[in-house]
Amino acid sequence: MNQKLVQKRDQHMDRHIDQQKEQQTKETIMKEAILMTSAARATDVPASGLLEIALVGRSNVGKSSFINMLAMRHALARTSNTPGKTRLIHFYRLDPKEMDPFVLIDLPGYGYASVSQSMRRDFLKMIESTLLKRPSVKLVFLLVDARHAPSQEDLKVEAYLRAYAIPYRIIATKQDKLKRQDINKHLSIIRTAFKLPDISSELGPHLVSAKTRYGREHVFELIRLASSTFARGGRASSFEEQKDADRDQKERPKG
Ligand SMILES: Nc1nc2c(ncn2[C@@H]2O[C@H](COP(=O)(O)OP(=O)(O)OP(=O)(O)O)[C@@H](O)[C@H]2O)c(=O)[nH]1
Ligand SMILES: [Mg+2]
Repeated sequence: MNQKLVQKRDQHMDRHIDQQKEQQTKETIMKEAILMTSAARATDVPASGLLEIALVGRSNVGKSSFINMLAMRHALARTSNTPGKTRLIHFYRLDPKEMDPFVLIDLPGYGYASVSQSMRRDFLKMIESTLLKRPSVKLVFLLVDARHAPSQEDLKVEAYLRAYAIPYRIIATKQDKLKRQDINKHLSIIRTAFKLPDISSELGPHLVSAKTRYGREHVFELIRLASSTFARGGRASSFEEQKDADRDQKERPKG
């Protein structure tokens, strides 16, 4: 690799490491984290009145672990090595210090190989109807495994979110399983698959690890942004809005 490229890559990695160091020094403290309720259908549960964020992604991608990581609890959300376990929709209320409380909705994972075709369709339908019939969901975190290219189902869900202008952010999980020198390559595969506009876009991909808590503070930053918009009666920016914002940012004259 030529000298300039090496330098650029190292600078990028230094930023990642700085982010990690910073996170170790000032972690968001969780005052309270509870399982509010579980339900077969999201419409069975009344709107919480709080900012609601839905988590979607393949089975085993790490949705439940992600909740535990944010909550700083080991077993608030049930994790498992048997994919496809989470069948109900779980609602968690997180109440961090110096931040408005919010609700995380853990939706059943899709794409597990041994699940029948019709069940796979049911899962996707459940996710779609949840997002459409529950307007109190103001933001979606679409989780993908940082090591792999997004699946057909991931792309389907994302196309759906775009089509209905539902604001979403892509979260790339299991960062700890990537080699340092491979991180940029993997992020770029994900960005290209989803046709995300820019490396620095708020849409993501945002890298996290439930194991090391890498990226935890960054996720809280995303939630804070959504929370302040929510407090003003709005919701986070959708794909098109964020694309425009990214473009404006780029075109704005420097200095
Ligand atoms: N090394 C590592 N393992 C992780 C991470 N996140 C999740 N895992 C592991 O991946 C497996 C699946 O994690 P879950 O959190 O249960 O995944 P899920 O998306 O909730 O799965 P379903 O409930 O089946 O949809 C578990 O064995 C976790 O320990 C991570 O950041 N790093
Ligand atoms: Mg789960």
